[in-house]
Amino acid sequence: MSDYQQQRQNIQLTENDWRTLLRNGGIQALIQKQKDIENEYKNQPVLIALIGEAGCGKSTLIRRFMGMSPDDEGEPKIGECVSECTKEGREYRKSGTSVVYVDLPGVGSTTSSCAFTTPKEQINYCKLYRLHTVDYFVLLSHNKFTEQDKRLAKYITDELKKKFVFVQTKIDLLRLEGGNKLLEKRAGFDAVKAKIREQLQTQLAADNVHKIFLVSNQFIESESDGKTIYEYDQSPDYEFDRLWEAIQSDMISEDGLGAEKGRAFVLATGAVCESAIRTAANSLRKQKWGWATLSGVIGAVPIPGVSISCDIAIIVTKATDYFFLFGLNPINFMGPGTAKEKLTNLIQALYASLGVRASAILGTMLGISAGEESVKAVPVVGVAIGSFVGAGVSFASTCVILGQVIDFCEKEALKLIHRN
Ligand SMILES: Nc1nc2c(ncn2[C@@H]2O[C@H](COP(=O)(O)OP(=O)(O)O)[C@@H](O)[C@H]2O)c(=O)[nH]1
Ligand SMILES: [Mg+2]
Repeated sequence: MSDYQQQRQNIQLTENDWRTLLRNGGIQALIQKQKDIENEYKNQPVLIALIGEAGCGKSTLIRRFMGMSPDDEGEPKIGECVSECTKEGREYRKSGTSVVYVDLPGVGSTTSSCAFTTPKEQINYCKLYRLHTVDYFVLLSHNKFTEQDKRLAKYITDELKKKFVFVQTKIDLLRLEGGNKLLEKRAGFDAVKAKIREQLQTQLAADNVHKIFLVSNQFIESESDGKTIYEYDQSPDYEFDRLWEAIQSDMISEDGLGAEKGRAFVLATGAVCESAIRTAANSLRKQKWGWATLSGVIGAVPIPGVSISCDIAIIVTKATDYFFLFGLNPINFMGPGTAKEKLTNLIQALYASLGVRASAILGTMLGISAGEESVKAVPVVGVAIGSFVGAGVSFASTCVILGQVIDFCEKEALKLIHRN
């Protein structure tokens, strides 16, 4: 059996397997196994290729997929003219995850290596950009849809047997064009979208109807406390949320990526939009033998000593993972004031919503996250841990606390989204 098959088998442990593991190896064996399983999920690479001509908005969409705000520094840069046919395309990994977005030139672009008309050219393009390693495709257009695009769509479905979504970008600009503007005035924006969708639908294949998304990644400027803030236009007129929901549901569907990759994707992509937050939180809660459900296994095995003394590091590590998974930074919950005041604010806020133990644990997270504020906060956190938690936490409490942290993170991440 290959290593990979062996790993897959590990993932399929039953409740009885867990009990046996616990009887033979104790709590440490169980914790280790759970960590191995999580790492296995985390290491599943998920490759998503975005294909479209230069300037159609690939980098902008990748940034949004990665949960970056419009004015975040860092790659990918917007408006950067990447030379058209670089060999591998540009890859952007969402940090701390196995999800990679690949930026590929549109087929039929000027360079000959992007030709896609004859079967030979198609095979060439496919080889050059290693399309068979890609798990999922996003085709983008900001102009007219071409015959080449249509061929590519067919190739992805028929030859590569992969799924794709089609994204018409810059819909905010399209609605301002002469005919569309008049139509919107007369019959509303929905009528304009219906017209654009219908045209695209005819050009693509009829059975891909549900896969067309009309998106705007334009950002809007606002003032807050004298500072200029840039945010994406979250208007439901533009279909970013629907697009993301469709990608997620394709990923986790029966004929999608398969359970492991699909889950890796859902958990890695965090707080992109409301549906992403809810899906990630539910996936964490329902994870068959995730931390939150393992307490049941422990409870059912009457071994003395098993329920006590679970390493606090597990909670700290997992809670930190969850915070970042939902795009939250513990330091942002601290409010104004001196380091000590900030910490007190945070602990009080968490105390109110999570209870004593969880608040102390989240305090500990500040100690392990980098940054000046957290360094200042460490000694105070130390005291907090000492008085709140004591030497250890029972395994069952660990699971309950982690469940509460998931609830907390979901709530806070949704608040952030709805602030707009
Ligand atoms: N108005 C508007 N501009 C957009 C949209 N998406 C991208 N842009 C702009 O189009 C230009 C090219 O975008 P970029 O993401 O760099 O395209 P790429 O070459 O395909 O990676 C940039 O100036 C973006 O700000 C959109 O939905 N609406
Ligand atoms: Mg780009």
